[in-house]
Amino acid sequence: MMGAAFAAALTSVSAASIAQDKLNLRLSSVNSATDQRAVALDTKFGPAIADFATFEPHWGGTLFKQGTELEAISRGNLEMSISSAQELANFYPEFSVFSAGYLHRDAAHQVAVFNDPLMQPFKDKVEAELGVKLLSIMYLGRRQVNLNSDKEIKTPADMAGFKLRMPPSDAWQFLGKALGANPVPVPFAELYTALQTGAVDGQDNPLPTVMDAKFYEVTKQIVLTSHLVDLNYLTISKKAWDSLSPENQAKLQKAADEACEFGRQNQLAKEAELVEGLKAKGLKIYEPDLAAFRDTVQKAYLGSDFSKAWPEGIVDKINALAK
Ligand code: KDO
Repeated sequence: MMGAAFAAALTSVSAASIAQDKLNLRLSSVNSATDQRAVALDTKFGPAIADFATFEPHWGGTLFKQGTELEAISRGNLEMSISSAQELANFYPEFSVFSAGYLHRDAAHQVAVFNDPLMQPFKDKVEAELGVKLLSIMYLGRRQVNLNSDKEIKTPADMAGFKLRMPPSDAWQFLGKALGANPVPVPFAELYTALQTGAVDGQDNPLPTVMDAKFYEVTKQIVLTSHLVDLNYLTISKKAWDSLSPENQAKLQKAADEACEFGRQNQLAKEAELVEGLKAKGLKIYEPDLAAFRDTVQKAYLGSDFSKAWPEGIVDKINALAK
């Protein structure tokens, strides 16, 4: 007859060992906990994988600074991130095609491109060389120009001289230049202060970010350029992924895709209501000469060194996937 104490110890050991067996997935990202991407992962992804993994998000860049997450995953210090094509372009210039202004048409086009066979060589390379798996695609939104000046902007020529904050990587700086401005690298975490102090004349982000990060408090106008239908990749370390059974890999993939779709629909809904929402916060909203912006930005990319790194014919393949 096993003593009760011994039986209890056995149970606690086995419970502890099961607990230890649960994969711990730390995710670091600079967006807030109220951003739709965070809400989707917290409410949908975490619970859906809870029986075999613990989702441990660190929002607001509290664990790793913006742009250092991929390196952290590669070194085994982080398991997940919400990364950008622009950050991946730091490692592999060919990723800049997915960050090119006026290329992706809308959220559905982003999903079609991410799931198309054209994407496989890109995914394979990041897995093989960086140890990072591009799990699913997130809709960040249509990036708009957001300025703390009253000057009316119609064409890229009107942007001349503006210190436009862009995220730190080269592909982002290039986009700022293509828009006609002087791009200034500022990490997302320092952007509100940079706008408030006038260190920069403006920034670009989707309307939900302008609301969520309260940039409307320190800016005066939105210019509806929609110059980049922007995306993020939900990533996971290859090591963490490979530690899962095929059954749990399938569960995690399904949870990721469903969470990203949930976030996409919510972000689209937010975008639809935020022209009025930001007007109510006192921002002026202007419609620029979209043809002028589109032609200037597309020409800049096609004539850039970035485009030399793009696989032959990929722009045509991406365009063909737009509905
Ligand atoms: C930004 O720094 O402007 C940016 O929009 C870049 C995106 O790739 C992404 O990092 C985003 O910030 C953060 O998720 C905060 O929304």
